Amino acid sequence: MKKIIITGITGQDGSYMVDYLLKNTNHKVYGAIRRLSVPNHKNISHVENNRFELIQMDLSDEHSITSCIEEIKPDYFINFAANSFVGTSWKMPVNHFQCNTMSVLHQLEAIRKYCPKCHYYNAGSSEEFGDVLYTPQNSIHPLRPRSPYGASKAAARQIVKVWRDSYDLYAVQGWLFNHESERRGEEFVTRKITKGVARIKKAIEQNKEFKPIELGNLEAKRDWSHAEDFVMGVWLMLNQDKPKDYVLASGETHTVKEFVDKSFQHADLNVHWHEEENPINNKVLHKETGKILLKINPKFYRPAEVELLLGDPTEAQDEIKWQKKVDFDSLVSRMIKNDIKESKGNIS
Ligand code: G4F
Repeated sequence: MKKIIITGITGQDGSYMVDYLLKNTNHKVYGAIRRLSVPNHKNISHVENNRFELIQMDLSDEHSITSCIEEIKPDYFINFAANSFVGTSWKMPVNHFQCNTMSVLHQLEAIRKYCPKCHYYNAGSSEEFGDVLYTPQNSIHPLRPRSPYGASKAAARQIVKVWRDSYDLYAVQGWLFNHESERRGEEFVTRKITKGVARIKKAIEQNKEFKPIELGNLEAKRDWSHAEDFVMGVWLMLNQDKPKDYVLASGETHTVKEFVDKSFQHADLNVHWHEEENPINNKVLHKETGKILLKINPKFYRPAEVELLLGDPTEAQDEIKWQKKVDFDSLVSRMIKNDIKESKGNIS
C-alpha cells in the first residue's frame, strides 16, 4: 500500500483530495493537522476509512515536518497547507513567507534525505502571474506577483524547480487559478457572496431585518473553477513519467459583479443595480422591497490588485488529459443551493 501525506487536510483542497484518493486509489492517506485551540474538522468530518489517519505537523516547525517525513517515508507528499488569503498577506508578510515558502524548503530537504523517490506537489497560484502581460496566462507567463502572498508562492516555485533540477526529485507546483466550492472559506469573495445571499434570502422570506453584503472591488476578473476538478488535476500532475508544472484553469473569466448577479439569480431574488460614477456608491437593491442587499465598503479594496486572471489549461488538457467538469453557472448554483440549505434562519 502506497503512503500519501496531505497537508492542509481540513481545508477545501485537502478535504476534496482525501475524498478523491480514498475513492480512486487503494493508498493510505495521512492527513497532517496542526493543533488548534478551536479544531475545525468540518470538511473531513464525513471521512470514515481505515486507510485514513490524522498526524500532527506544524508547517512553521521544521522539526515536525522532518520527523513526519522521516518516520512515514511517503510515496507522495501533497502540500496544500498555506496562508492562502491574499487580502491579509500585506498585514502578515513574514508569516506568509514562513508558511508558504520556507516550509516548502524544509519539506523538500526532508524528502531529499529520507525518501528521494517521493512524488511532491506544492500548491502554486495564478497570483504568481500578478500584473499580467498577456491573456490567457500559460506556463511560460513571467512571474509578476502583486501581493506578499503571490511573492511567497513565486519564491516557493523557484525552490521547487531548483530542488527538482539539482536532486532529480519528482517535485511539481501547479498554477491553480481560483477554485471554489461548498467547502470554501468564508473570507474568499465567492463564499462571502453565496453565504450572504442565502442569509438575505432567508431574512426576506421571514420578513426580518438584515445587513447588506459589503464587498470591495467588483470589477476584478477571475477564472473560477470547482475545487473537485482541480484535485483530480493535481493527482494527474503527480503521476506522469516526468515532473512538469501545469496550469489548471477553466479558461473563462468573470467579474466579481457577474458572480454577484448569478448568485442573486440562482437564489431567485429579483435585483437591480444602482450605479454611480464613483463605484464606491454602487449598490444592489431588491426590486420588490427596495431594500439594499449589497453595498461597497472601501476597506475590502486591496493595496494592489490583480485586475484580470484568465488561465490557459491547454497544456494540461493535451498532455495529462485533464478536463474540468463543472462550469461557472453550475459552480455558483451548487454554492448557492448549499448555503440556502445551511442558512437555517441565521439572519443576524
Ligand atoms: O476570493 P478572493 O479573496 O481570491 P483571490 O485574491 O483571487 O485569491 C484566491 O485565488 C488565488 C488563485 O488565483 C489563490 F492563490 C488564493 O489563495 C485564493 O484562493 O478575491 C477575489 C477577488 C479579488 O480581486 C478581490 O479584490 O475579489 C475581490 N473582492 C472584492 N470584494 C473581494 C471582496 N475579495 C474578498 N476576499 N472579499 C471581498 O469583500
